[in-house]
Amino acid sequence: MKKITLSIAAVAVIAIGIFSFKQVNEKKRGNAARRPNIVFIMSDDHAYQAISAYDTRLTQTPNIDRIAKEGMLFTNACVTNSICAPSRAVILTGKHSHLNGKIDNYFPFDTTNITFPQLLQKSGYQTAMFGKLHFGNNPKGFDEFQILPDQGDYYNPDIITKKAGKKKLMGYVTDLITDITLNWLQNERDPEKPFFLAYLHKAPHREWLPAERHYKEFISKKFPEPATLFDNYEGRGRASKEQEMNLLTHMNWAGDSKIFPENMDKLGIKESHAYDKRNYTYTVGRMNPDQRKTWDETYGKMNEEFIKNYPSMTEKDKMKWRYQRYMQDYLGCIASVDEGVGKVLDFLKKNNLDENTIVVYTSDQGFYLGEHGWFDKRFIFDESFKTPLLVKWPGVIKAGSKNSQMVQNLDFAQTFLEAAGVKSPSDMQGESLIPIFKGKGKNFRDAAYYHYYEYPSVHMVKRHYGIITEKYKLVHFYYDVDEWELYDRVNDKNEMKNVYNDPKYASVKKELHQKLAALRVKYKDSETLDKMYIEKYKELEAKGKIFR
Ligand code: SGN
Ligand code: CA
Repeated sequence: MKKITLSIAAVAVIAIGIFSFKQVNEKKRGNAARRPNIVFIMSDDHAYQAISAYDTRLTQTPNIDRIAKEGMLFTNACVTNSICAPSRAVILTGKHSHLNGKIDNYFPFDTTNITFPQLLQKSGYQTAMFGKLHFGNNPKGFDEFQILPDQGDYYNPDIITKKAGKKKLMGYVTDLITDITLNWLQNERDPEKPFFLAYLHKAPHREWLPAERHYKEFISKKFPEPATLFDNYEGRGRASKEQEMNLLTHMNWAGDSKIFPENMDKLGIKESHAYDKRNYTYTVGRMNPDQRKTWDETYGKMNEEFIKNYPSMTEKDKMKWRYQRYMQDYLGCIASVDEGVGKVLDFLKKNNLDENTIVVYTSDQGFYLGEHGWFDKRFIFDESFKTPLLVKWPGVIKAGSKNSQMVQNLDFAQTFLEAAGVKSPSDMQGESLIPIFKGKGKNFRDAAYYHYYEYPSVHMVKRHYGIITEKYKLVHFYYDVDEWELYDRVNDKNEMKNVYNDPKYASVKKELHQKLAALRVKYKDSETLDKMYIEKYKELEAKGKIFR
């Protein structure tokens, strides 16, 4: 009898054990199923002026716009350091450049940094990254990745894969990255787990080579000029005057404007930069004979016309011509990005994945599209400091909403970790955007901190740091010069006039100086670090590692 009682008791214990094990497991899975997927889409150098959800003057991006229609459009999203690899490091670590150490495109990324994908992966997320990273090392915390080496190529690019080493792909880079992404979603995604997917375009980075279907379409288009195309930088300091980002004087004729090298010789046009013809020969040299044939035909016609017109063109005509050429190729590149985004959004919808998925579209920074006569980025001024940001998350973000808070790329890590129910490391420096997503977070950030380092280097934008509030921008160019600039963001939207020495702004200036000093302390930046990074940069320069 005793034996029977014992075995009944044992069976009961085991049964309860199995039951609770199953319950815990199901709860785990239930939680996992409820945790949102995250699709992080980022392109390289995509200006908000070239997204129709922000501005319809230049082009149409119906698919990217869908994210804002179904979610939120951020009108004042900005970066902490407007340049490629540093921006990516800020995004992954949730820390400013001076703390994560990737201050410019040259310094190596310190792989002992903890990145949010590592934490997501540890918490049970499936993680994948496809496209441009630009770090010089492979990403940590990814179950799968396929990334372009360095800047990557537009046509028939090489790709570094986690599983099979380096491969050469045939086709157009934006379409290839989209296909790899769709293939992963279709065939490699683990339906048992939530996922984090980084879908990262190279386009529309310089030297702006669109897909065949788009250059044929865009090469005859005309675009409205920005009001400041012929800026002469009066009223501003040496940094604005001494940069090398001018469309007329610093853009390459072959590489950027696609004037064939032999035609440059014929017309007696000198290279703006020693790598001009070489870059062009290299990029089109990657094309296969069919791709090359269509390229030569289409751009050949443009070249013929240019040869006819060039002798009578004034400097002003040349500037206008270069702006049109620039926009044709830049916006042509964006057309493929937009199509790719559409395909990914369609896939999510068709596979019932869109309800529980956060979709983010952003760029690693903003970009000049002829404003102030410039291309490229780097400056604290709006076109490069601000970046596009569109986010949808059905059930959390109200469709068609707009937000004007100064959110930063610094905030992504903590946002994604909170969405996934993972605690953020205490040394991350951003703020989760989730209150904003939920329609709260009114006074999110009253001042943003910015610090750019890469100088002297290509485009010659001097080192500077500064504070940005809703109404003002105070900037210190501290190397090579020692100049302060103050801009009134409300009354001088194009940032044409430095009012630092205008007595009317004396009290504003004083207050901003104090606030900036406090921000430097808050974020643990300092003159000691500024000097240390200058010294380290000089060491790289001495080793011939800096590109001008
Ligand atoms: C290259 C480009 C520059 C660009 C940097 C950094 N020149 O050097 O125009 O500013 O990359 O860009 S190119 O003729 O080689 O294209 S970043 O996006 O990687 O920071
Ligand atoms: Ca970039």
